[in-house]
Amino acid sequence: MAYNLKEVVANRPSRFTPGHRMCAGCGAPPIARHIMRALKPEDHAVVCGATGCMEVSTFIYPYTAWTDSFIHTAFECAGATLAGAEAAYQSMKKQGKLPEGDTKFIAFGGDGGTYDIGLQSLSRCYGTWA
Ligand SMILES: Cc1ncc(C[n+]2csc(CCOP(=O)(O)OP(=O)(O)O)c2C)c(N)n1
Ligand code: SF4
Repeated sequence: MAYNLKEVVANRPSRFTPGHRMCAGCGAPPIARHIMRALKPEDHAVVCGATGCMEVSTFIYPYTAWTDSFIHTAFECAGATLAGAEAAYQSMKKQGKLPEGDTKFIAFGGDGGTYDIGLQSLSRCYGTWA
């Protein structure tokens, strides 16, 4: 489905809220906000943050900028963390232990956590894309 920016900004609530501690002018928060707004309002999401700015600045316990579930994970393994969470979700769904509705699994990471130290984890992601 095409991403209609005007429609998304006008009609969908932000699921990444103000009050985070990212630097003023940083490009990452608007990107995260638009990605989260692209979800269907009725969908749930499990967000995973590889260690980095987005992780340490948006979920400083007990405060969070995310309205969805959020998993802190280590620098190099956001993809692996979410692959495990999704496997558990698929199993529980098959067993009828979850309510109706769709859950999306979304990893955020910097360049270091994604394709430097995190490349091994990213390269395993083909399993969940297939
Ligand atoms: C295994 C490991 N090595 C080093 C670190 C220290 N460390 C924390 S954040 C970070 C850099 C993160 O860079 P990037 O993934 O590009 O994210 P950014 O914060 O720049 O958005 C490093 C090296 C760590 N947390 N874990
Ligand atoms: S990536 Fe981190 S250090 Fe760089 S502008 Fe954004 S919040 Fe600040």
